[in-house]
Parts: sequence; C-alpha cells; structure tokens
Amino acid sequence: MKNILHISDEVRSALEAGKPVVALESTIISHGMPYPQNVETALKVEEIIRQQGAVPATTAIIGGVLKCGLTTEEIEYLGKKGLECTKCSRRDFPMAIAKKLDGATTVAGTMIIAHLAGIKIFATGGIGGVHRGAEKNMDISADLEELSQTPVMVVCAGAKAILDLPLTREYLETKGVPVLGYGVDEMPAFFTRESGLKADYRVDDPKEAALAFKAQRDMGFNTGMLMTNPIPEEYAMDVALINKTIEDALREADEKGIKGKDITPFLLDRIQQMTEGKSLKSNIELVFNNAKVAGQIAKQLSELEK
Ligand code: PSU
Ligand code: MN
Repeated sequence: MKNILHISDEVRSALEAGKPVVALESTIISHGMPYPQNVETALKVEEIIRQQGAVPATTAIIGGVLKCGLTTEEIEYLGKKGLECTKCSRRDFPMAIAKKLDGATTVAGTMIIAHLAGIKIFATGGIGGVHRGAEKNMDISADLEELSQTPVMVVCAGAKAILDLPLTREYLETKGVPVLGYGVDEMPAFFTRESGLKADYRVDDPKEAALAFKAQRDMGFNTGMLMTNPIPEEYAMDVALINKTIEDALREADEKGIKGKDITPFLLDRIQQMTEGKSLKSNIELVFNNAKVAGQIAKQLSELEK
C-alpha cells in the first residue's frame, strides 16, 4: 500500500493531528464540467473547505499512484486532460495502477481512497444511482454499492433526475445506507430542492450530522452515509425546464446508443449545453454549498473524536 497510496504532507499531518479533513473527487473535474470552469471550481472548493477550518484532500490516480491531496498543478493537469483521464470506479483501480494510468476518481473511487487514508467526510455534487430503465439495462452506479461497504459520509445535493430517483432511494434503503436531509425533510434532486422522496431523517446542524456518523461507526457498521444538502434556493433551477432538458438529453443518448460509464458524462455535458450554462452555474454553486457543510461536519466530528 505504501507505494501505491500517496498522501500529501498537508493531509497526512492533519490526519495525524486529528484535524478535520474533507475528501473531494476528481471525476467532477475531468468528466463533470468543462475546462476552465472545472479547475476554477475545484480550487475554490478547496478554499471554501479551508475557510471552515478543515483541510481539503482532492483524490485522483496519477501515473498509477493513488493520490490523496493534489497540488494546484495536478488539479490543472486533470482539468485540462478532461475525458482523456480514465474514469475510475472500484473495478478500474487494478488496471489503472498496473498500467500507470491517469485516473479521475468517481464517488466510489474517492470513497475508496478516502477510507484508505483515514478520511471520513467527503463532499461532491451528485452521486451516481440507478439509471432509468435499470430493470432492463442493469445500469446501477458502483457508487451505491460503495456506499453500502465503505464507511465514509458523502455530502451531496442528492442525485440528478437523469436517474430513476425512487429506485435509487430504494436501493440505498436495501443496502442499509442512511439518507439524511440536511435541514430538509426531502431528499433533494440536485438542480432542484424537491424530489418528492422523503429523506430517512432530517439533520439540523453539523453536530447532529457528526453524531449520526459517529454512532454508525460505534455500531461497527461499515456502511457509508449519504448527507443530502439541497441546492440554495437562489440557484435552484426551474423544475419544468430542467425536466424537459433531461428528457431531451436522455432521448439523444438513447438514439446515439451511449451506454455504461459514458452515459453520465454525456448527459452532464448535454444538459450544460442545452441550458446554455445555467445548469453549470447551479452545479458549481451547489458544490460550493456542499463543501461548506462538509467542512463544518468534519470539524464537529474531529471535536467529538478528541
Ligand atoms: N453526477 C453528477 N456529476 C458528476 C457525476 C455524477 O451530477 O460529476 C460523476 C461522479 O463522479 C459519480 C459518477 O461518481 O459520475 C457516476 O458515474 P456512473 O453513473 O458511471 O457510476
Ligand atoms: Mn453505470
């Protein structure tokens, strides 16, 4: 493990001192947003986490080495390389390491690196889930399986309506993953605050979130936890507009026969183009908001663990 996992000096010292650390993913940089907004967002997210008194740990695979804590140059490199980076979920790690690839880590991949490093809180935009038509195409993101077996709290804005949200919700329930609403009763749907689906429980502040995570660890459960934090009202999208855009993008993907790991990046890109950047703005703002909340939760958790 020593040679394949590289933890930056800053992240390592923070972890050793019991200081709060927040993991961040890199697929959102390479596959989730266009350059240069992807790099600007990634760097700003790190800054927001620092403002909360926590240390950011962006993760990726660079030249086959698992990295926990990237330099600005490395973030810039991944952002420029974009889709040329291998999108790495659990199944991609062995070959990414063996072939010394540059890999961007998905939610699942980031949870793996975070857990190896000893990081418990992770902030992102949205998670992968059960795709529409899963009863036929079996497309269920490895993110859900990872949440069922890796003890990391993922702070996100829910899942995008490109997915089958009710089935995503059911899958998490079956796997024993708590879906918590941060200040809300409903699980949010990424671009919008409402999904029509109830969260398991509402959490009202960072301390309560940290207590829930600690209790899960004290139980000896190895499950992850999903903290769904709704997009701030002022950046939420119009429900009718976003739903129509998603329907159009899904139809296009179907016509073009796009499948597997390419479907999520394709849909994200098309939605950004179709809304002429409006959805990108919302996407960026919700990630900032998640980073802030994750930083606060990490801080509370490190207090509880003292
Ligand atoms: N959803 C988003 N933005 C993203 C992703 C999902 O709104 O950037 C990325 C995340 O990295 C997530 C991955 O883990 O896509 C899920 O891909 P798949 O559905 O192929 O598992
Ligand atoms: Mn998939």
